[in-house]
Amino acid sequence: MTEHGIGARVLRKEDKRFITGKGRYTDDIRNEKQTYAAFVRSPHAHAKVKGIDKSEAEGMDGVIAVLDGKQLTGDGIGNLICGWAVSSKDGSGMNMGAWSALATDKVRYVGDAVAMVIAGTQAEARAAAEAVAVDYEELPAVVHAVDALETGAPQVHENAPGNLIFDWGLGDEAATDKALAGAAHVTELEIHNNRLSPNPMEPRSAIATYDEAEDHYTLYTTSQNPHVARLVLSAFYQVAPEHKLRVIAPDVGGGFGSKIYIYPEEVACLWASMKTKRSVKWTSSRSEAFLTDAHGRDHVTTARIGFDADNRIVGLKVDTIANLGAYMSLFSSAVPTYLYATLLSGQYDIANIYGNVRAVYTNTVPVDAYRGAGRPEACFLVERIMETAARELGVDPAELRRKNFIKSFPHQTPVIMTYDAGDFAGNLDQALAAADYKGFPARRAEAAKRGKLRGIGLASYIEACGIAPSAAVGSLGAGVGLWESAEVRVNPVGTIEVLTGSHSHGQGHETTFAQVVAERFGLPIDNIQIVHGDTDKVQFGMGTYGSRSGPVGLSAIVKALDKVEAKVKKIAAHVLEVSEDDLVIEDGQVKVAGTDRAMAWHEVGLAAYTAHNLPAGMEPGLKEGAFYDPANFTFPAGTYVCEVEIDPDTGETQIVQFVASDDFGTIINPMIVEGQVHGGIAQGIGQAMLENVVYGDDGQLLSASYMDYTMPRADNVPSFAIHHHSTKSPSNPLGLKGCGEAGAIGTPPAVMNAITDAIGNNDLQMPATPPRVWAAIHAASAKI
Ligand code: MCN
Repeated sequence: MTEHGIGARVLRKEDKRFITGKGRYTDDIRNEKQTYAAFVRSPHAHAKVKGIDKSEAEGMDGVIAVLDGKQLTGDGIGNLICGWAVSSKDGSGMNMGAWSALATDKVRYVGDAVAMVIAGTQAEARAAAEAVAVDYEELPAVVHAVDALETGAPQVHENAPGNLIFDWGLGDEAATDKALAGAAHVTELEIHNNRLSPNPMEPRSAIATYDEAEDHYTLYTTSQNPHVARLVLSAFYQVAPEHKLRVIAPDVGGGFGSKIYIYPEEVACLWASMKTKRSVKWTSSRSEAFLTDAHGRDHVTTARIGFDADNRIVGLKVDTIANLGAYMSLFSSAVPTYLYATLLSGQYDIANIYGNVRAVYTNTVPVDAYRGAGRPEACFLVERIMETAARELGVDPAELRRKNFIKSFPHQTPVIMTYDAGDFAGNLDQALAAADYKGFPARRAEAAKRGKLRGIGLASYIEACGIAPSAAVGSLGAGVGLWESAEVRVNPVGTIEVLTGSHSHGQGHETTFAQVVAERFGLPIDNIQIVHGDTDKVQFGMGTYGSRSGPVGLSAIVKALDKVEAKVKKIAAHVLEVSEDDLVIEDGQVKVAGTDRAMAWHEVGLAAYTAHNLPAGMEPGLKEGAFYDPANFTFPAGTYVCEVEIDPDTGETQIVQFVASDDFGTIINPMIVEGQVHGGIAQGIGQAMLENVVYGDDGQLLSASYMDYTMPRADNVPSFAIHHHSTKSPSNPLGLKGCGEAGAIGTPPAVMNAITDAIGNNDLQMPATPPRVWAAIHAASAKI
């Protein structure tokens, strides 16, 4: 390992600008003659739009234009779409309702945009938006997943009868039923996976500029995947042809999945910039963020797991209703299906699994990816039902897990995935030892003396990340391939620019990606620049989500580095008049092994560009590109142990110990990885104990501010003990597995298993707030 190479705790290069207030976020950018957009949003969850009176707004100070949905569709702007096809069991396709960036005839959730005002200042735009008079005819609303399927429920989209988008199944239902019928013991559980708001620090923002002379658009936006945004905006929404649209995602202050897809505001601002021939800027207020950012989770699930007389799992049957909100967004269909049911095997050897998922429309904001996207829901279900089963069977939850672990690899699950590497028992042992699992009964007894209820809970999680491979996701209905691209440019002076299709919005890529290059050639990390987030600079990229930047994005860089290395050796061999096989690259030099002869790295760079003395036929320059499409996902896994103490008089829960043992394969930067895990655990604790999006029955969002939506704060979160027990992934050249979502996946079940253990009542749903915990302790119903 070099000082700044793989495995080093290098401080984040990008933090200098972030912590000195020099980050350049979308809202920091102001174009000449900047105009501002404000959206007119529906106050109703469900209503017909009978008319829009723009006259007062049009006469107000600073107003340049008031635009509505009929104008937008009249200009040929297409509907927002879902890019991932999921078929129902009967072979029928998705019942997809139309979604225009500005609603025309009907609004379907509180916050649905019906018109937009463009004005000289943000204040003028917002004031005029208030003055747009929309004539609504209110309709009854439906907000809960189960209610949406009731006979006679309000109909959200005419072409989705009974609000059903699809009724999809994975696995062998008959075999699973048979296995459960013959089981010695069957555990049943109902799970509510609470709806979450993503809450990135930077709210969404977009600046669209139309250059009339060039007939060209530029969009600055808070995106995790600017190239995909450009593709979708041009191919589906017909806003502009791809070569006439530049999308730049500059510094982005967190996304957590919510900035993957294309929002109505981006489409509308681009169109409005063309209509007004001005640069149009929109930045979401925090209230708009609560109302309109895609939410996460929102499943209601019943499950049955069967065991034989030796406590080995014989089958798992799952029935989930997934609330996708009012419209289907880009990835929404994939989240509760391919990213969920394919992980229902957990870490266990289960011969028979069947998962059924019904996705429904409701009058709520669309639900899409949120940190983990489908995998936290699967892990929560599997790990809660395993813990419940252990209690019913009267066996140690750790030992029930160990007995059923998959022990050899590769392992083909009955739900598509082939796990390629892992040592589940190794992670369990490491976590149990670090948590002093054996000493827990004594700690519980001591707590009881103080009048406290103490509980311990485990979660052995697995997830599929590094999404790709393209052939697999293509067969699962994805509208795009999920490879990644990279370009490595060695300059004549030997410094290096790496262009990547991954997008960093908090994950530290400018540091970790540079570490890999520094290690490869023994160069100072400051000589390496990572360039990302601009469709005019980087040829193409699929962006960042699904913890793919490490396994897929870095692998593309490694592939390009291989090509650079090969050319460097050819040049040095020619200049030094030796065989390429005799050369090694280290410490910033290309050395003839076993001698003191060498070329400095920058000398090779210069030779490549001066081109006076290159091997015959070699092109000048030193720049190589690569696309990388892995053969498999990667499968990070581990065990989390949570220990809680609860005050039975108030229901207040303190996490007194949290231990993680993760398998992320090769680790590039342990400090960054720990930061990723810390953040994920904090979000997992938020889901388990605090966060909940609540809609009233009329579809009004009741948790629409930080007064009502509780984010985890310092006093909710303990010091975490993070440990690593790694097996290398065979699916990428560095052997790494993604780490960006694991914390949010393993934590909720560990916390809920600990709380239910402490209170001796399993009938508790997330978030385990003090009133709910108190009610559960006192045997009242704790259901939502
Ligand atoms: N890394 C490493 N060693 C490994 C794996 C990863 O050093 N074995 C490094 C990577 O090089 C990268 C970081 O850890 O710098 C995260 O890598 P990876 O797990 O590949 O995840 P991505 O970079 O693809 O980031 C996506 C992931 C997801 S899906 C969500 S959601 C999430 C997360 O990252 N959103 C975040 N972490 C976030 N962190 C911040 N601050 N903000 C968000 O919005």
